[in-house]
Amino acid sequence: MSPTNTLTSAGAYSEGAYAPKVDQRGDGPVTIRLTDQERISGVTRLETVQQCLYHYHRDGFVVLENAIDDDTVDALYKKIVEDTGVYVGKKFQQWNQGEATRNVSVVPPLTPEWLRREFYANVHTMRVIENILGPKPELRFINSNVAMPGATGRQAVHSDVNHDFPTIPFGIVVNTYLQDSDEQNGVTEVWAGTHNAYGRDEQQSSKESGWIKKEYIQKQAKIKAPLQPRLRKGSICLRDLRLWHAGMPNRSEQHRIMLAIDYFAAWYQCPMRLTLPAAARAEIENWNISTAGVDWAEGEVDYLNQPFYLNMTQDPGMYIKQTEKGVEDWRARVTGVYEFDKAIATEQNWWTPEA
Ligand SMILES: O=C(O)CCC(=O)C(=O)O
Ligand SMILES: [Fe+2]
Repeated sequence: MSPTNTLTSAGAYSEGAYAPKVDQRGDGPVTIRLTDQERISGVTRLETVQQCLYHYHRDGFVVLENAIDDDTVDALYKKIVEDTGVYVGKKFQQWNQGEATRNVSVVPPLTPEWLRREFYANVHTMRVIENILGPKPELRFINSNVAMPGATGRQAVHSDVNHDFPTIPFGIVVNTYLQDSDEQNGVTEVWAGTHNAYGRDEQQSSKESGWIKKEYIQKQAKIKAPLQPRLRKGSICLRDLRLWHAGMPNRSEQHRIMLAIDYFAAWYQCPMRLTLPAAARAEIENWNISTAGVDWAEGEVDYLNQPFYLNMTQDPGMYIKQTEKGVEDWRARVTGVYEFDKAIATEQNWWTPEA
């Protein structure tokens, strides 16, 4: 359908290009606000899709605002705060980059009543994702990052993938913020444009981690300095898995929670798997996503007692799994030596502005 016929008020033509008029702010990263009509109808305007794609490909990151109603967000926030209190007393705890960051991975409630499409396969989000990754993107990871109050440390600037990853988009993490967020409560530091700026071997400080070399951090900041965006509650951030970013200290009194939901392109054949309750299967199969990466469990999923497990590579043998004796990665499997991840970020791992 040509915009000439139907949507002339939503944009303008310029030299054969169509420039949509969309409510957006910020610049790298950009926040795009859906209209109430889009949220209520569940139909994303093509103008909105165009702008999301444009900024996503440029920055490796884009924010969608007003895609979920506030009450739905508040309810999940409250539930995950309660669950965090339970989780931190458990056997398996995943502190991301050491306890000083107070950044902990708490699996959201994987029960039929909490597995709501608005969060896990939001129609607006999926409309954008399927235009980046291709049809039927694969859901393969559901977690959250809870930045607890009282952090003294920040994370190293890193990319979540450190294998020999493709140079084209293959995976996206969907980070939905469950409260208003900014510097004060530790919104993630984002390095727009780093998703395809440097080669993997060139940027990484070692093959075994996605931490970025200081020299590259300093160099890139001159091109585009990192920033901590100000995000409204319910904002959905789409982040290329290759993008540099870092968890920051939460200096507020409340938990800062962001969901972390991973989608992969079907062609990538990611081997990571996720277990969801069979009781939610009929509903989830209706979400117009691929569930090729989902195992269906009879009965309840004991989501607060799962060892942390991750494999964003293409190789089934490269998974990492938390155990009581340390992290089980491919090296531990070969050598039998299990170690806990003790790496702590120092100023060698983040940007120091030069005078
Ligand atoms: O919680 C955050 O803001 C980011 C956490 C993160 O990037 C990580 O743990 O890999
Ligand atoms: Fe990360």
